[in-house]
Amino acid sequence: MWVEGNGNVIEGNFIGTDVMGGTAAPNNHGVLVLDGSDNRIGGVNGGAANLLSANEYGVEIAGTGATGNLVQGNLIGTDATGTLDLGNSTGVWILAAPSNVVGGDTVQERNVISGNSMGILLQGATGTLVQGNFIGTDVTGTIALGNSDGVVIADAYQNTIGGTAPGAGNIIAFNAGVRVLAGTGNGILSNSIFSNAGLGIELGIFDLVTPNDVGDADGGPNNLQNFPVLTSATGGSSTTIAGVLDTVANTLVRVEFFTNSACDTSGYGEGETFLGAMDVTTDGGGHASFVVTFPAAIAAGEFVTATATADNNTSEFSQCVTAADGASAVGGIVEVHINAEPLAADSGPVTRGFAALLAAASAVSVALVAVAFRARRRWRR
Ligand SMILES: [Ca+2]
Ligand SMILES: [Ca+2]
Ligand SMILES: [Ca+2]
Repeated sequence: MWVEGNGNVIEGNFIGTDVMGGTAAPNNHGVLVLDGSDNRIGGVNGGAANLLSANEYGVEIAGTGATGNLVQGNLIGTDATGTLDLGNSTGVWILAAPSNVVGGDTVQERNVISGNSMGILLQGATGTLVQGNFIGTDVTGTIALGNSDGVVIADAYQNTIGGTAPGAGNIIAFNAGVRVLAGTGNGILSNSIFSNAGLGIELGIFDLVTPNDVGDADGGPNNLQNFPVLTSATGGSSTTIAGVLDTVANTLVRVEFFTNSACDTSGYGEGETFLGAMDVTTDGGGHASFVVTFPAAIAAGEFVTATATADNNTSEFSQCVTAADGASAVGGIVEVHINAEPLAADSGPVTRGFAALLAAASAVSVALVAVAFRARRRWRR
């Protein structure tokens, strides 16, 4: 279906399959919007969904005049039940087009984009919103129906995968993750990213974890934004996470936190369950430290990860830290360990002990270790 006009509605079709929606009958393009604006492919009302499967391109939106188009509520790459693989080569391709929307923050707006070789390709696209979709799962959001590639951003700018509004996050699972090959300002926010073959978020072309650099002056995909370094996560009835971020000086950064049942084999990421976010501002040296508590409980042994987003440039995922059991630290006794040795109880005020040890040591690590639980004990000043 070829659309060059504006304001058209394409809904309720099977494009690329037989009439039952279970067997391939492919086209080159399912739907091609070429320089047309404000067209709607699918929709939120019953019967509006299209099945766009088994084509070379499920949906392509191309050209600088192609703006304000909506792709919502469709099955793209599955059979009509949304459970079996009937993939396109590319599910959704936004090519050199500004300000289009794939999905939305309501359930009705969600597309299932699964079973394709390439789930979503943003190439030269700007201002695209990709929100609330299931990318790589079946229609339930729980069973693997991966694309080879989940989301690929190639020389594209100021696009947002997910967002900060409730419901804006996508599930991106069982693919090769989100890959930013080139381009900046691509936010990847509050998604559920797990069980992908590559890094959950990869900046660069399969160069795996891109190490943080001092000052974060490096350029590249999403400016190779430095990721946070988490130093601890403590579970129990709530979750407290501590860490540091070193990036460009005097910059406002959104740090997002995630819990995971498994850590990626790289040791970094992914981000299975979005826990929450906080804003930090770096100092004149580009440094920020943070401690944040979220009401959600996390079990000991779960993995916590984080991303940093500055000017809509989202980093790769941080290294995983394993959540410690917080039960014994609640109202209990905490020993101060310096260089892995407990500070002697009779060494006087903690500050004096610190001062002596800091003066004597060239490399110092400090840890707080919960050693006992006494519910009625209170710290005295
Ligand atoms: Ca990388
Ligand atoms: Ca960097
Ligand atoms: Ca940088």
